[in-house]
Amino acid sequence: MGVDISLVQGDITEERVDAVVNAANSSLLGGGGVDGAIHRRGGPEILAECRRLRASSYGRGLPAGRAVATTAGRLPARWVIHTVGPVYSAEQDRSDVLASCYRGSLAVAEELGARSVAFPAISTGVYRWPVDSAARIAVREVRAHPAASVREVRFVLFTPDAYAAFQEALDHS
Ligand code: AR6
Repeated sequence: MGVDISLVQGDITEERVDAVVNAANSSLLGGGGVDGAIHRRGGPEILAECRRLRASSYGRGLPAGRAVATTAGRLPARWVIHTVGPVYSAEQDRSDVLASCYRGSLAVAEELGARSVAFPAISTGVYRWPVDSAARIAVREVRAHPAASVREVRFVLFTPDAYAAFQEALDHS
């Protein structure tokens, strides 16, 4: 049995799940897009823990494709799993790195004992990954995940276009 996958159009900071995944950058110190929203709504505890992680383990930053967890602060979730998506490149295929964001985040969620996980469409904003392609990679990786602790994955899409792309990927791939 795989995980139960659902789609939501909306703001990921409102999701009541065990773990919310953040499309962060290597600095782990916040940014725009979904990263900005998570830190704004979750409050300073998240940034404080990110700073500690930087100091203790990721002095050079968290590499693209990796994932690490912090508290969720004031969000209605228990943890935030920060992952760093690849910047899209038309010249170089970085699909493995994007796939690794989903796999790595799910591995961290399993270690935490999370049952439900919400993902944004990683890399499809500032990092410019075409959303149809990103959706296929995301759905493929979550479907390949053998359900253990994680039973439910929600893709939370901010725009109607992203929602449609994920719907298409779920229905036809
Ligand atoms: N809830 C759900 N999805 C959202 C939200 C939200 N509140 N806000 C935006 N999105 P992006 P990236 C969607 O740019 O491309 C940051 O500055 C958005 O519409 O947040 O991985 C980081 O610090 C898009 O579909 O992340 C990095 O520097 C998706 O989330 C950089 O951006 C991802 O867009 C990471 O770029």
